[in-house]
Amino acid sequence: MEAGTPGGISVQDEAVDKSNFKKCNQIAFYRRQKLLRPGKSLYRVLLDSVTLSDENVKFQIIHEGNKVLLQVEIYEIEGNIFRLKIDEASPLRPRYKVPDVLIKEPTTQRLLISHKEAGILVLSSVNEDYKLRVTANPFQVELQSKGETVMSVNSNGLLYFEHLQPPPSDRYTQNEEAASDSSKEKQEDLGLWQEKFGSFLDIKAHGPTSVGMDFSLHGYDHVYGIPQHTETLLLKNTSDGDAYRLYNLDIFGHKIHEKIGIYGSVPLLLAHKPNRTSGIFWLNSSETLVDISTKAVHTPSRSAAETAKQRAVPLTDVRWMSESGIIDVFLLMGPTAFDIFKQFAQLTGTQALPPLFSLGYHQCRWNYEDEQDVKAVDAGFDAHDIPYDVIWLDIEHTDGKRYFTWDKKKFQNPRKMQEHLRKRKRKLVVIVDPHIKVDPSYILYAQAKEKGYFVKDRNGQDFEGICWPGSSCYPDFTNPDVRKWYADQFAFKTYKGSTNILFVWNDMNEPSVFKGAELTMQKDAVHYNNWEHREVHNLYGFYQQMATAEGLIRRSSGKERPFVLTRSFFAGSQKYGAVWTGDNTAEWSYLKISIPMLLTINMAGISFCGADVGGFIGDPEPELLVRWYQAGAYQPFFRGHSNMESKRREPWLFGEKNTQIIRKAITERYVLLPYLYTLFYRAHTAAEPVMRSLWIEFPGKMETFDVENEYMLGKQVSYSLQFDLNIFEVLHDKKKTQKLWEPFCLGFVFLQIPVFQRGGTVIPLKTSAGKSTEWMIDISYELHVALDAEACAIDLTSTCFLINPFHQWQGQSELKTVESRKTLLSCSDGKKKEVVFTYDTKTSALTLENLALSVDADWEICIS
Ligand code: NBV
Repeated sequence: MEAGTPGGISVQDEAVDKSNFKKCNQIAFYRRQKLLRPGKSLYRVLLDSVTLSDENVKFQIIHEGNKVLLQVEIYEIEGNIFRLKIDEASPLRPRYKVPDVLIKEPTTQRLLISHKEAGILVLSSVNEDYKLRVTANPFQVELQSKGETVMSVNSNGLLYFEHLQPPPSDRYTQNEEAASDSSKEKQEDLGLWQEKFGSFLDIKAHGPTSVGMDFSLHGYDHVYGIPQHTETLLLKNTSDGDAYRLYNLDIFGHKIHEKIGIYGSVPLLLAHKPNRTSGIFWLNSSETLVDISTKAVHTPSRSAAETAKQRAVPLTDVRWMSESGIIDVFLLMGPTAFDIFKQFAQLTGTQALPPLFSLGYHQCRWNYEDEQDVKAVDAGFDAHDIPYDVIWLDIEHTDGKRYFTWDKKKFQNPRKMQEHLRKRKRKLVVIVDPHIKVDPSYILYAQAKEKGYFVKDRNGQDFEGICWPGSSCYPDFTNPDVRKWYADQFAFKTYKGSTNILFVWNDMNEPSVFKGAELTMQKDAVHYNNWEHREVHNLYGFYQQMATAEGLIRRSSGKERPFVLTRSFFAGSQKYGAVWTGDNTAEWSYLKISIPMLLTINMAGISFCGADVGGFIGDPEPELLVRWYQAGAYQPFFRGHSNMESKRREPWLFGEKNTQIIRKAITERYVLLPYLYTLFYRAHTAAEPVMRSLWIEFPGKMETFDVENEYMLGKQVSYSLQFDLNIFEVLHDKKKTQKLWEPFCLGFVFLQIPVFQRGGTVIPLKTSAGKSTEWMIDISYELHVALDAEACAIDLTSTCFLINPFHQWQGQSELKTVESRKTLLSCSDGKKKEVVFTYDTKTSALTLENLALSVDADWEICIS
């Protein structure tokens, strides 16, 4: 069978077809929810039902129309978080509640009822900083912080909850066939019990189950988050078009500036204004749509001088709609962006600390053909003096797309090949997709079949879909036993030909199902505990990566950190490794959009992310490739990758001048690794994103709120993607912006990457790069000290610390150089020491060399 054309279908051509994917108005639950317009909510609180416990406050609300009762639970969670849960008071059967995403049951604090009369219930936090004002009729909740209303819930009356009902055949004596034509038509239109899309029919065994609610964010007109879309950093108003969709899909050749969901979803939205950041985490793994509308509301001015005038205050309304499950929403009260990151991490975990090698450069292609090809590419990096750490193998390395196996002709001795790479201090990553070829002689298939580990169709048979190997089944990763079995497949004994330098890449795990509705699994497929696929769809990739990471941890008896890259993700995926933005295109616009996309993923807790350098689809012109390397070198996950139909793209294939610029970019990345690794340590321990939009670092500067071509790497370094030399401006601490051009331009290509160090900071670097991270253990460190305008001395420990990537210092590393500006320096490490220095009057840089300070001993440098 020809690669890329399983079963003779050209998947690549087919997938570009937009009609394969739904527009919002083709989604039945969205149409149903949109019938409810903003207005007075029909829900009313039954004040007599209010109960208070140490854990929460509970009460019931009734729908005035259908009289259905909902149970509301409000929790205060340690660290300025409120949780609102709404479920049916007595559902026909339990509704799906997302498991495994919260790292533990959150620690609650007792709320106090400070007022309960005249249709108002006021709940206060223990420290009285926060108040929840619950209005009974209509049901609304207002969240205040020290008297300031920050958020309100259901203030537009869009709380929507479809209660479970018996199927029509039980409710009426006549069956569906006997229903009148017009009622059949109506039913189909609302998609209550079944929904058509093209030739696909989704049978809804449990009928309509959708939920929704609105939130008003007071004083906010800048909202961010809810990846993954090919959209701007600032979320846009959706009043005139499609809502942002969170539904993990494999859209090959996806366009940019679209609101359709691709590959991964994190239902976390952030809102920012100069003095406050807030967050909404909507914990629901079914298909979700988010409508956003920002407006100015006029409120009477509080100032006496302006009593007659009205103040225009911004307000952003956010409406969440999900196909099923319950309403389980966390209101993150900040008040700073960094508090939001901590609050989200407290719920879903922090970024796993990556093994150091995985922060180096990765060389990938669909496909590196065989052992010779791998060795030649590996040697090419040395021949051209370009550092790199990992070479990747795509689906063609397997025996007929049977993952965990090798194509015997092309990879006759995979262990030997890995030993070759190991000697050269490099690693291998191989692809492991979730689909399993239907082939009784394939051990993985036979075992999973026998154990009943595959997702089922609605008739109880193993769900079969087409993917790379042809007919395939899909392990049900939502089942903990399946995850354990899958993790066991990575044991060295089981995974023949694997060694401990082999790491893993999970692709196609939305899951991608060729010829399936929207190229994914049917929603009426059935998982563990009888949950329909519609409930768990956005969790499928999350669970595969979880099982894979577990497998890599277990194969080393818990001693080594795993590296697993996944295409599909959900809230909490940061605990299991890295993600990338999927099949981008080799065009300038995709390079540009990669920055807001990665910033958004970072804001949603997943720091370890990147975009395919060069663009996966097509062939980049050399300038684009070079500029993409320069961008990728300053992004958390740095991998060059290309499609099988693209021309070869190893960094040395574009002429000496371009090779030189790429070499420089990759070398800079390696020199920066001590800083980058330290940032990952901060992400792991303190939930600080590695890559940050400017507004996160400059929360009071409104001019930064929509900047998406410039960002901070940690606190200390800023990167700027500039296309037009004439408008090359960077944010400057004192003046607003500063124009720079010459040093970055060499003909049509920037030689220097426009990267800046923030005044008043210190960054740790290596003095030079090596062939790979492992070659760099003995290379000394240097510190770059940048004083700000006021500083005459700087406390290194307050802005810089260095994290040892090895458990123990293995090498002879020492701190060699301190580069400082505009200062005199004396140095002591116990005894006072003479220090040789040079001073460059042009750049005002003072350089102290050969300090021979040990990095694992205490020392002090005094700059005066
Ligand atoms: O496994 C082949 C590719 C892979 O190279 C790419 O990175 C993934 O995003 N994979 C998609 C499947 C083929 C898409 C046409």
